[in-house]
Amino acid sequence: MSVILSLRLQSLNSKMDISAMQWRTVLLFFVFCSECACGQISYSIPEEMAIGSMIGNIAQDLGLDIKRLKSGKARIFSGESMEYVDLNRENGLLLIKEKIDRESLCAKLTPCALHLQIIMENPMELYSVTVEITDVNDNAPTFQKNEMRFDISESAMIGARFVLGKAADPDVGINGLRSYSLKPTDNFVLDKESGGEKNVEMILQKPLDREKESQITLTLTAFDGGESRLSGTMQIYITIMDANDNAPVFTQKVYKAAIIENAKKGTKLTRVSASDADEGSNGHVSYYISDAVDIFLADLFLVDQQSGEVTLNGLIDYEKSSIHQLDIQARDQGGLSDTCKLVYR
Ligand SMILES: [Ca+2]
Ligand SMILES: [Ca+2]
Ligand SMILES: [Ca+2]
Ligand SMILES: [Ca+2]
Repeated sequence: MSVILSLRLQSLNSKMDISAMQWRTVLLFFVFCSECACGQISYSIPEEMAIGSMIGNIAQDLGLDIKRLKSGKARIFSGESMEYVDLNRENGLLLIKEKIDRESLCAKLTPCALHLQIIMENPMELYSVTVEITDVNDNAPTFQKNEMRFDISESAMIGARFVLGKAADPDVGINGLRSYSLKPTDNFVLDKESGGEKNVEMILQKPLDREKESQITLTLTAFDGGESRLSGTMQIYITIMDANDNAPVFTQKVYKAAIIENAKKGTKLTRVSASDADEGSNGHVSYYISDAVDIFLADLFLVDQQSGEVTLNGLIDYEKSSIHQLDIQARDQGGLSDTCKLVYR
C-alpha cells in the first residue's frame, strides 16, 4: 500500500497544477493511510460572517512555520461544491471566502460543520480542520399564506374548531419556531395542543352574534425564541353568517284606530310595523291577521302583507259592541313571529 502511495504522490508532485479530482485521489489514499494525517483542529464560528473575516490562525494553532506553508504549497480541500474558506499562505490565516448560510448548508441538521483538509507537499502532510457553523437568528417565522378567510354561522357551537395552518422558521434550536398567539381573544382561542409540527387550530369559546358583529379580524402571530425575537403574522378574516335567532318585534304592542260611523270599505285605519334584526329572508317580515281571530271579525279587515297597512273590508256593526280588538301577527320567513293588538272604536 505504501509503495503504491509514494508512486502516486511522486507523479502528482511532478505536475505543477493538480486538479481537484487528483487531490481527491490523494485524499482517498490518506484515508487508507491514517498515519499520514499530521493533525487536526476545530473552530466554531457563527453563520453569515462577512467575506474576509478570520476563522482562525492555522499556522499558530497547528504550530506550523509560515515558510513551510509557502514551500509546501499549503492548500485547502473541501468536499463542498462551494468554497467557503480560504487559506492565506502569507500569514497562515483561515478566512471566509463566501458567506456561509447555515440554513442552505445544513437545513435543520445540527451540529452544522464544514470539514476541510489542509494539504501540503514535499513532504506530503495532511491536516483536518472542522469549522462548526453556529446558528444566528436571521429568519423570522413565516406562514404559507398571508391571510385566511372563513364564513362561520353565528349558530356555530362552542368548541367548534378551525384549522389555521402553520408557520415555518428555517433556523434551529431556540432560533426556530417556538409559539403562536391569536388576538383578539373575545370569541376564539388557540388550541394549546395544536402548533409545533401540527397545524394551529382555533376554538370557538364564546357564541358569535352577527347582529352585534358581522365581521371579525384576527391576527395569528408566530414567534421564534431567539434573543431578538422575530415573528410573522397572518390575518384571519371571518364573516359571520346569519342564523334566524331574532323574531320580528312590533314597534308598538297596541295600535289604536278610531273608525268614524259609516266608514266605507277600503278606509285606511292604521299601519302596523315590526322590525327583525336578522338578515335576508330571516329578517323579512310579513303581516297577517292572527289565525286565532274569529273568522267574521277577520273578514272585516285587510292587512297588507308587505306594508302592514290595515284597511276596512266591510261595515262594522256598533250595535253589537262599541269597542273591538284584532290580533295582527308579523312573521319572518324562518317562522318566528310577534303579535300586536289593533284596538278600534
Ligand atoms: Ca442564514
Ligand atoms: Ca439562521
Ligand atoms: Ca428564527
Ligand atoms: Ca341572526
